[in-house]
Amino acid sequence: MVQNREEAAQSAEKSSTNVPGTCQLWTRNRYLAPSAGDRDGDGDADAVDGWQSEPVSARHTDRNPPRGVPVAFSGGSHGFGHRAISLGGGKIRSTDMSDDGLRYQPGNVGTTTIANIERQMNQKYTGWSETITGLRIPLAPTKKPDVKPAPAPKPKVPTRVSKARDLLEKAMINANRKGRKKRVAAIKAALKALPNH
Ligand SMILES: [Ca+2]
Repeated sequence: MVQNREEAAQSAEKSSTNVPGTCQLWTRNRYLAPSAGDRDGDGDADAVDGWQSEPVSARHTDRNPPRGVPVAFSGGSHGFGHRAISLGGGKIRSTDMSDDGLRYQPGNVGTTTIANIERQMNQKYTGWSETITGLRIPLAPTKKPDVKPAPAPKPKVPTRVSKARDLLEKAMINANRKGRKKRVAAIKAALKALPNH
């Protein structure tokens, strides 16, 4: 199970540095996803391999990726392509990008746009995917409705009547031991007179 879209987006937002040239590793690590391996046999597990690992049915080519999905590019100076993470609303969190998102800066994670990545890294946008290394990325879990816990049962507080009964019974036992029959009878009558709850 990989991290969901929201977890990946937040992980991307928190990340500020990267080992230069490790866009594919950085991107899949936001999801805790395994490596796609070297699919095209060029000796490198790069962004191109990452994009190839996504099933065609999970790929989208529109330029409005939702928040928390990986985006992919092809090209670049060495043909390794590029991968990054959409934050939604046209924002892309990318490795090797300046903080202002306007220029290539190896080792820095910045927030930019698809167009700026294409311009600054000589890349061509290929699309976004619902999967990472072929694994479906869960949508953010829907917020669970606030279920109020059942109120704890009230501890049984002795009522005034039961307290009175306890006292009278103790007094009756006492009076009985002392042989005070009249008092015992009076207490018995008082007990009888108490309401029954
Ligand atoms: Ca490769």
